[in-house]
Amino acid sequence: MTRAYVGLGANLGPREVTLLRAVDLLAAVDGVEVVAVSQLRETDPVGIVDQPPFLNGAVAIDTSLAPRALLDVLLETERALGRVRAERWGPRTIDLDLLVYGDQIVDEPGLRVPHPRLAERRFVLEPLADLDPALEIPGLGSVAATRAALD
Ligand code: GSY
Repeated sequence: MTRAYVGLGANLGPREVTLLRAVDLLAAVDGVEVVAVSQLRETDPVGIVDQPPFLNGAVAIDTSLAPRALLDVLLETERALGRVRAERWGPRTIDLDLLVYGDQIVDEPGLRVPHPRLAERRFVLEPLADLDPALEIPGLGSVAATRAALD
């Protein structure tokens, strides 16, 4: 089993209901065990700022799935929850990002882990710090140090 971390985000529809439903759906997948869920925080949008506030969090899982298979599960879960996203950086009903997968660095078409924008996103680092501030992000250092570097 590998400890992995998945980012949760939504800024359309019943955000909290959708994020918690996503966690339930992940917990029901063979080869995925939900270990802990962070606080859910309302955050100002980053990138396109003229859109509704997000609700963000993260979930720690233990998984026997390989990174690509786990990504497929995340995409399927988004689809099952009726993901709506009109534009790339715009509003969405659900966003599940594979943030960290054990100590692995993956750089393949459509799959980069750790998530390439993790170090600059407070809305990702704070939930990760809830789950494990000492977590070492491959290639970056600890979550706590990475978050402190943003201050
Ligand atoms: O995957 C990123 C989606 N997204 C977010 C988000 O989840 N939270 C905040 N606060 N801003 C964002 N901008 C984008 S794009």
